[in-house]
Amino acid sequence: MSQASQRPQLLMMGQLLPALVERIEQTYDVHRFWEVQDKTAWLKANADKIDGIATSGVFGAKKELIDALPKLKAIISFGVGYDSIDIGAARDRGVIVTNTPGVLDNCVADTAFSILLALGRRVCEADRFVRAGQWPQGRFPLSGSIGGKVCGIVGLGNIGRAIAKRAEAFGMTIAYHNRSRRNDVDYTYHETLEGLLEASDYAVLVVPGGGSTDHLIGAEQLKALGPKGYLVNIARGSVVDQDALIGALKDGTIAGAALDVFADEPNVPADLMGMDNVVLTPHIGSGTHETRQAMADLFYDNLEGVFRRGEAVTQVR
Ligand code: 8YV
Repeated sequence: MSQASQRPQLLMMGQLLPALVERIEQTYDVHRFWEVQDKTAWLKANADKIDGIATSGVFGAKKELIDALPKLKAIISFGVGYDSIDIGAARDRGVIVTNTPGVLDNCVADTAFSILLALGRRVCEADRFVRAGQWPQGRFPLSGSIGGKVCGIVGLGNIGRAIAKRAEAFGMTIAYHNRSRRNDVDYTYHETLEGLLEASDYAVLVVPGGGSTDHLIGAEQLKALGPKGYLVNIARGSVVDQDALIGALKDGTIAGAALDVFADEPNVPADLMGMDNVVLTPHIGSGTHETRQAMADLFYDNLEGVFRRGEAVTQVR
């Protein structure tokens, strides 16, 4: 076997961090699938060579692709969420899937809390007010305080707990809904999602995406949150029925929303862009230099774990 053919062959689904790709390319062959024009023809010629898929929560890996790669050993993904990867198809084929949990909790929690604050204290609106030269004509309207309000967390996992810590520091009361009560926290537990939403001033969505949480928040749930309630979504766009949300924002069913994720990223409905009671960010949850580097390191560790050491570091089970 030649030296070149011993290098594992990776199919890369989209552009990952350039420094990470450079590091990978030292000992792996990378095939840039997003640059391939005729994917069917390419797969016909190359599918039987591919050992691994290198992807992210954004790029994913569909069943048809997984099934088309007979030698596929692993899908190495950048990001904690793996709802865009067909885990069932991978499992059926005995393909290992890895993600990058743990290293991004604090930065995602920072994002959640910063858009919560921006929404509650009308920071983006106030910024637009100053830039539009409106200040000399009159004062900016008051907002509500953050302290003393109820922060309802939908999905109290590691990221949820990091958000709760920040909310506590701002004097909020913490409540949560999970499938079952956690015995390591003393926050108020609500057995039902609607019960939590009714009790919340700010409902923060932190559940994973995928089939089991698809449109978890629809018209009924928004009604439960109520006209003084704010929705914060840093989870996945799929968790919220976006049309129902737009309706609820328009008719005052809820007070406002801070959204880092959307149903069809990077497309954001014009309806949302035109509203003052929403804060919109372009899926920046984990997007800091430090966290993205930590995610890249864990990605690389998983890659080496699977192909060189025989065991992944953070395998999706
Ligand atoms: C990333 C994320 O934007 O980790 C996740 O699940 O949503 C984010 O950290 C993305 O997955 C990686 O590009």
